[in-house]
Amino acid sequence: MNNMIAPLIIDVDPHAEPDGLVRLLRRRYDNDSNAFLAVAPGRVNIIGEHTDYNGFPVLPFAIDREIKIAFVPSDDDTVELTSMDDYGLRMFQVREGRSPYAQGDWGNYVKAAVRGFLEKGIIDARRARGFRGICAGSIPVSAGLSSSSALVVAAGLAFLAANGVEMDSLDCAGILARSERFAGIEGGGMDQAVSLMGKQDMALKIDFFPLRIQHVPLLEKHVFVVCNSLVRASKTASARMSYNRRVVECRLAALLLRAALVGRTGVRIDASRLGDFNPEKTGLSWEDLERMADEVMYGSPLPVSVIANRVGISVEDIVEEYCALSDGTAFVQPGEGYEVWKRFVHVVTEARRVEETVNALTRGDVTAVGALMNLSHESCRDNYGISCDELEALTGIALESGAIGSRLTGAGFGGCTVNLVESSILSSFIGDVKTKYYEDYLGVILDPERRDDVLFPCRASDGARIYRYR
Ligand code: NG1
Repeated sequence: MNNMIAPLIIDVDPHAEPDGLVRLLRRRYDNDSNAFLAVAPGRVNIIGEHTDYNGFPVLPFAIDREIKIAFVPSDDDTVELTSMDDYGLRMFQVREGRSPYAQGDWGNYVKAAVRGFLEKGIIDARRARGFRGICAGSIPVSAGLSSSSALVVAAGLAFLAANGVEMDSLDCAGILARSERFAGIEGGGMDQAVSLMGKQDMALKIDFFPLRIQHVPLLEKHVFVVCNSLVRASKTASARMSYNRRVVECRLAALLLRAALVGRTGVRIDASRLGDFNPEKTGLSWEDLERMADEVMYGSPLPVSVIANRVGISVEDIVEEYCALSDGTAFVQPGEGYEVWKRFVHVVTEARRVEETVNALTRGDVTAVGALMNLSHESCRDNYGISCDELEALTGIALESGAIGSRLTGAGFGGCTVNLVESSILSSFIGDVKTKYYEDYLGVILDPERRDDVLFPCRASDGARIYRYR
């Protein structure tokens, strides 16, 4: 996997009918040669929620829904992109485009991609070329299916191609993951990696620090069905806070654990994430670490003053080092303190469930995969606090309707569930969920045209690529 190159450029047969977006681009820009189409898929995560930024693995696959950007390289450093989904036009100069648009603006994902390559010195701002184009998407937005990362990846690949630059896909995924934080969420690297490196019919076990990919075959005769709760998991200020709070809580849990380890065993390790406390490094089993965590996190939620006391560092230093966000601000302590213990329990048990799910998928053990998904959902709800009434109703109805496993997918706080369903009952499953959740519980009649955006089986698909039309 390490020698995959981004962008993957595929030359389209000049006699083949171009994609509709490319035809539109050619009409707009009066262009009849050298047009490109960047395609980046969204993803569904089977299991491994909120483990990525903790340095533990995830198990998503790229889905057959994507963001497309049809573009031509600019003669100068202008990036100009018009959304065909009614989000308007965004235009900026690469050299001057570092200050963001308003929080939540879609143009920030385009700027984030550009900024990532400039800051890493992959593309030199003084000589950079931009691109002009149009974009459209088929990934439901604010649904936990990574439409934002797909936009970052598509824009990033367009920028690389406009500048004739190729690079290792793993490095590219790392850069885009870091740069997406510019849009306000302290996310991990799952979404960009799977959008870039997805593979048809395969899930990806992704490990972090350093980024590594392992293909895992999906189950025969079964499908993963996505059901949208229709609660928008949008990246509003409060959703960003809820996500970032959990990132900070995990950093603090790691800090407490490191201090406990030194105090108890004298072992001093370089560990800033929960995933760093593996038995090889610490010399302790996970059970021992859990006992140690239970003691040092006693009384959780904990105010930062108590944490400071337990680890022997000043409150100011903790705030500066552990509560810092990528935009330069510091996370403001919640009134009740930080919920370190429950977050720790979720992250370490979820990491184990990912490993067990990989094994269960490999041996084709459908029942075990479903049971692990259900346990993951319970932990997301009880320990990580990222479920909501609608997601509870939807997972309950899915299980009643024959799903073998059902859980929220993505950041949570709304968005979609992922459901493991035997292919032979797919249509009755979809019919039952449509009636029981959408009609009876939510009281909405799904427009038949829209139904496929709300309730749909997904195929594991290839990752991002660029088509060249000469
Ligand atoms: P979504 O659901 O796309 O907001 C977010 C993070 C992931 C991961 C999941 C939770 C971003 C771009 N994505 O995904 O890295 O942490 O939450 O597992 O921040």
